[in-house]
Amino acid sequence: MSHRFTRRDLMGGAGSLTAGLAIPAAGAQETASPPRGDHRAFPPDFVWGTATSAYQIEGAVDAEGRGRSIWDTYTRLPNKIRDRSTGDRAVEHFHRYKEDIALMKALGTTAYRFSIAWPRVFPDGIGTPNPKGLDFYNALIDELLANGITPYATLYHWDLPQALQDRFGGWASRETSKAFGDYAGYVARHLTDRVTHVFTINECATFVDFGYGAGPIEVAPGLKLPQQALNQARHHVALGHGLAVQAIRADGRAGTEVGLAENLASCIPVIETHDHIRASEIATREMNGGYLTLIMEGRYTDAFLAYAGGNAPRFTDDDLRIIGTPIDVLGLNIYMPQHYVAATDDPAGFALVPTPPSFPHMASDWLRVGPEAMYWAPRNVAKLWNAKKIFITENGASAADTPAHDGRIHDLDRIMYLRAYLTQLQRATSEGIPVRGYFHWSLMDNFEWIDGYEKRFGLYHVDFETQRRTPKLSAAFYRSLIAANALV
Ligand code: GBH
Repeated sequence: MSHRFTRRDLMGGAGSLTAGLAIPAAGAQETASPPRGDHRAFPPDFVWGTATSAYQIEGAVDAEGRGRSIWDTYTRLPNKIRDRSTGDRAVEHFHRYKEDIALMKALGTTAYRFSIAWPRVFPDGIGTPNPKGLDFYNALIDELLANGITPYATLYHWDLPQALQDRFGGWASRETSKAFGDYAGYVARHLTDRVTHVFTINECATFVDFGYGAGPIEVAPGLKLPQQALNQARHHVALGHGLAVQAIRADGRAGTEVGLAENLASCIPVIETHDHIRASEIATREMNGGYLTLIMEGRYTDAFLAYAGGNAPRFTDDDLRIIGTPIDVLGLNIYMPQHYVAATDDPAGFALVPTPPSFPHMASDWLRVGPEAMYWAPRNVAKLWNAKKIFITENGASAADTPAHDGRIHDLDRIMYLRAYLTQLQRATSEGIPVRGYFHWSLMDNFEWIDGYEKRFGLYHVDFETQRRTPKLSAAFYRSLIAANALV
């Protein structure tokens, strides 16, 4: 950036100061290579992308024979969504996908993680597929590839076909696990000629605990099951994941890389000394005992079963074999430090340190700022399970994003968050922790579940009335970072 400060800038000409930072149209020249040392560089083949999910962006909920999902139902219940909105329109990505792919290209990203809406493909969850169900995704994938962007598909980002909820109680029944395996096989047959990376399920920890359990927040379908039924539902999700992995291997193109995307309970050593680091490894394994550890090891930990007692899930050895089917890629959604952990002398070997109320957070109350989660989560899972290929499948932050008088969005807080987290990611890759890529959540502002449109996570600001997309300052930050493949 060759801009020199002038008297006018210093007297408040914010518009001119930031003018050079706007994202130029795709194909425009790079302005400069920022100063950096190689010690801040990422590996040469590191993958930079953005992430979204179907219900949060697509809209077009009645298009081309789509069935209803539990989120269509849930958003219509009184007082569930903070601004009483729905995803009916969302950000009209279903019709604007070409424009949105141009936005990805302008960032310099070469990968995009999106999700497929199960009710578009199987309107009733099972049975006869909708002949038009994959048309949109076929067009999306072709357009991505034509623009040099590699598609990474997620099969389930929470939009369960309502029919499966009505018939079986959703994930409370293993019928849903089986239906998910069938759906995964069908998608694999039709898309893995072009889609090389498939994630089965996004964030079991979120939709099971909050959708089937008792709080602290509630999401669709909003059941409040007792503990045994909750554990059983989580077991069915893990089983569905395993059946899907097997179906993709059986029906997809050989070499398709399969995994899952989980917001594991990240466990951070309270102080980076040997004993607390060891405690954080033990805690990572135990605090994820109901799902990630189960999938990576093919068994429930002794501590998990002892703690669950009479509420433990009922399962067979065959279930465990399916659930533990080895995966190729492990996706981690990392937003915040879940637990700070300290060493103890008791048999558990770790204690969770309570988070003080003054701990800083982003615009979403839950989004505590602890950048070192981006280092410790991959490090601990790589060590515990010898994971060879990790992707950060989501990371990002909500901010106020109020446009200035000239329409620009100076989201300095998001840049602060990103710089801090990506510094920790660079620390991880420079030590050889096998993180292969990073997907920013999100490409653009969208339907933020129970927060409706009131919380913005995009690199692009969306005017929800006009659907106009505008790059925030953080988009320029991300673009510069990708161009340098290093912290800037
Ligand atoms: C992800 O979830 C989702 O995958 C994505 O769809 C979403 O838009 C994005 O992040 C931003 O939220 O009330 O303290 O119990 C993020 C992980 C975990 C965030 C649970 C909300 C509730 C915390 N989520 N959390 S709390």
